[in-house]
Amino acid sequence: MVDYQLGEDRAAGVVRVLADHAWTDTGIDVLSGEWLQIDYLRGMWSPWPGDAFDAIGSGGDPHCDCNQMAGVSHAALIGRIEDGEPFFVGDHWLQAAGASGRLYLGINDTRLSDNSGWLDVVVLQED
Ligand SMILES: [Ca+2]
Repeated sequence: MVDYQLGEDRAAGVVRVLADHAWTDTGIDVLSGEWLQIDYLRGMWSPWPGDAFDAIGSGGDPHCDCNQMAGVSHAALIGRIEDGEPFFVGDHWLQAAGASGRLYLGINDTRLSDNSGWLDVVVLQED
């Protein structure tokens, strides 16, 4: 777990991502080219009853049709800007945003009805 020195303003960047939602609206708008950092903070989620994972997900067959994003660990934390292609976030993502718009975060799972739990993540935008 990363030890953040979060000020009051940055604490507002903590987003709870729900396992039983395809996408959680972070309420954060990004600009193309702006540096964006997304880090796993705490929490566990379950893509099926009986197991729980963090932002890295469960592994398994990355090409399972149960994955929203092919080639990526099942139940991993993934992101999307507006309605663009999803990208793998995992427990740490630092990159210039490839598009402008609203940032959404979600679980790499297409079968949401048996999911539970949540992850808290920190989203930092660099000016
Ligand atoms: Ca599931």
